[in-house]
Amino acid sequence: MNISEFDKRLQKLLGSHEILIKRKNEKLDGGNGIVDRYRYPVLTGAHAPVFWRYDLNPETNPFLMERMGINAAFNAGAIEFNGKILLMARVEGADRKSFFAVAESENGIDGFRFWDYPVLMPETDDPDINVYDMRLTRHEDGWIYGVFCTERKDPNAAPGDLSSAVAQAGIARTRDMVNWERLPDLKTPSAQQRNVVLHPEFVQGKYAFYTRPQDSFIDAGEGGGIGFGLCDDILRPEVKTSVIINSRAYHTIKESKNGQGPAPIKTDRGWLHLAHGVRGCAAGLRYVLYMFMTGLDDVTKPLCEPGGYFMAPEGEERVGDVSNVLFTNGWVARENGDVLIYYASSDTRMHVAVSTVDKLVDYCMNTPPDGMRSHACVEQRIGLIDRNLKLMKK
Ligand code: M1P
Repeated sequence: MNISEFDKRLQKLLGSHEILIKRKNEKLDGGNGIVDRYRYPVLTGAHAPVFWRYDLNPETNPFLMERMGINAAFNAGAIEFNGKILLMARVEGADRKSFFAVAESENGIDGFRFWDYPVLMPETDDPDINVYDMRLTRHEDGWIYGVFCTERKDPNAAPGDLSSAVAQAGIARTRDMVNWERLPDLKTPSAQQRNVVLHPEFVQGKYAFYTRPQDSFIDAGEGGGIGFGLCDDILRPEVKTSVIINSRAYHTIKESKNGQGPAPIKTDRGWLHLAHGVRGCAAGLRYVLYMFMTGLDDVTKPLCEPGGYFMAPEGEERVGDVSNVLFTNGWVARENGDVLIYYASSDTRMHVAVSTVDKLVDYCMNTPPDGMRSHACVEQRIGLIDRNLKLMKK
């Protein structure tokens, strides 16, 4: 390739990247009244800067090849920081390693642009093989914490088993979203932990974590659902005991497993929680999003939980590296009452859905709980039909 061809190709790459970043998003019609979805994903692997992927020097890369591809950008934590919306994305290289990188937008709906450098997360003495799914918590102690999954090869894996892994919770903190101090990994009695989240306030004067005790890397086993436990010292973090605050249940959307999404939002009616539920079917695992609320006086006390999901994979969301998955670990409650829900589809890309605190509280408090049996669910629906037909005949 001569220099002018190289330049032409480079300008084309830079130009189409810029068009992608500057594409305006559009609210979609026909939502369920709980959230409004948007037409375009807010972040994808293609949003990664060209200079993360290509060697731009014609002498060392005469064919202008993509030397270090990016496979996907998904499962992002979220925070409002200095008036901007920041997503802490799980970026996955073509080499399958995930890492964290911040993308910034003025309005949280479009225009997300990655900062020039990804996060070089400090390691502990036992280096992580893979890190992913950071939940960001602005804690009342003044720090911003990132709690994420750290994965290492299972030391007890049988010879030749190159898949078994141990997942635990890594913890880091920052004040500026740039410089991260790594703390020791969270100790819990569980063999595996994913979906661990730091609660934003002290509880009984202690740090408090949502956990997801699990027996093996994929299966929950005896793990009963979303746990909650206290931690005396964040510099030597340990949750010795936890209680299950939101259980898995037979023949529900969270039969196989569930997990806390981002840190809950405090409202005057209680803590609003966003979570994912997983069930198995012939096509594999299906991940959907659901909500529940817990008490202001006691964050472990269940207040209400609508039956079923409020968001499930739709259209192109259904397909990706791990199809039929919606997953969330980031949302932002804005001062005007809006809630920006960031969710990933099929382990491939990030989307936004918009609601308000009032709508989400109404949804949680006034939607019937899961009837748990077909007969009871039909009774619930007949009640609704009766009330509606009376109204419509007036
Ligand atoms: O592939 C779907 C999701 O699987 C895991 O979630 P969970 O621990 O609840 O099964 C995580 O690896 C998550 O990153 C992924 O999106």
